[in-house]
Amino acid sequence: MPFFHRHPPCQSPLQAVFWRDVFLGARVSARFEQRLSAVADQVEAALENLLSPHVRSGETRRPARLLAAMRHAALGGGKRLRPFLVIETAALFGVMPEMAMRTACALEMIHCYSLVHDDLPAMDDDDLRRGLPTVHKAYDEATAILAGDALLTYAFEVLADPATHADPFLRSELVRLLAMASGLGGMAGGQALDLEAERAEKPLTFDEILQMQAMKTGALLAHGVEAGAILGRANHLAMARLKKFGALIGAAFQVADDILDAKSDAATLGKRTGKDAQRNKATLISLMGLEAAEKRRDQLVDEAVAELHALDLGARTDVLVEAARFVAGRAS
Ligand code: GRG
Repeated sequence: MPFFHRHPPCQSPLQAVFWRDVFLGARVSARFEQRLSAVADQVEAALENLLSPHVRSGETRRPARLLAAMRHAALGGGKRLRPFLVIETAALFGVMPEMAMRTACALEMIHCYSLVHDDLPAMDDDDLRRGLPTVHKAYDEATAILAGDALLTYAFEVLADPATHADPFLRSELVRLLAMASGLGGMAGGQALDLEAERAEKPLTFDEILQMQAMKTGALLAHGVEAGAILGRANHLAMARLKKFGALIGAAFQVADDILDAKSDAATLGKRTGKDAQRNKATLISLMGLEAAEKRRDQLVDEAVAELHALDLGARTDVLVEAARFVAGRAS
C-alpha cells in the first residue's frame, strides 16, 4: 500500500495530499517515500527551532515582520531534497541524522532564500510558490529582499557555529564549499547567465545551457551530497565519486524541472508553469525536443547510479539510488 494511504497520525490531511502529489509517477519504493517525508518532518522541526522568535545569545532582537517573512519562506513546504541528500550521504558513513541536521538546514535556508529572490518582480515575478503566495506578495518587496538576505547570512552563521561540528577545519570547509555552490561561480552566477540569456539576441548553445543549469540549480543539489561526504569524512576516492553523483543528479533534476514546466500544471506544481515556452527560453527541450530530453534525464540517472554502485558500499547506497530516481520522476 503506498505510503500516503497510511501516513502517520502526526501528518495532516493536507500534508498527506502534498506527499501523494510529490510521489505521483516516481519509480520509488514505499520505504523511500516514508524516509523522505520523515526527514522532511525532522528538517521542519529543526528549522522551526532555528527560526523561533526567541532571541539568541549575541542578538538584541528578532524583528517580527522580517522573521515572519523568513518563516513564510522556509517553513511548511518543500520536499527538502537538499537536506535529504546531506543527511543520507552522511549516513553512508555512519553519521546520525541529528549530527548532519544543522548542515542540512543551512543548505535548505540558502535554497529558500534563492526561491524568495527568484520570485521577486525584478527576476521571475511570480505570485505562487509551494502553493502559497510568494513572500513579496504575502509581505512586500523590501521585506522579501531582506528575508532572502537574512536566510542567506543565517545559513553561514549556523554552519560556522561549533554546535554544527566540533572540528573547526571541517566547519570552515562546509562554509567555503557552500559559499562556492551558492555564489559567483555557482547558483548566483548561474542565475545571472540565465537572465543574460533571456535578454540576448542569440539563444544559448547546448553546452552553454548545460553550464548555466549546472551552476544555477545543479551546484546546490551537488553540494548536498558533498556536504554529507565531508561530514562523513569520506576518503578521496569516495568523495570524487559522490561529487560526480551529485553533479549528475543536479543535471537530471534540472532536465526534469524543464520537463515538468512543459508538461505539468500550476495546481500540481504549486507554482506557475509553461514559463520557459512563454519566454521563448532556450532549454534542453527547445533544443532537443521532449522525448530526447526525457531520454537524457534517464541517462543521467543511470550514470549517477553507476557512480554509487562503484563505491562498493552494498545496500547502504540504496536510499541514494532511489533519490536519483525520485529526482527524475518527481511530480512536483
Ligand atoms: C536568486 C541567486 C538567485 C538564484 C535563483 C534556484 C534559483 C536560482 C531559481 C529558482 C528557479 C527555479 C524554479 C528553478 C528550477 C529548479 C528549482 C530550484 C526548483 C525548486 O526546487 P525544489 O523542486 O523545490 O527542490 P521545493 O519547493 O521542493 O524545495
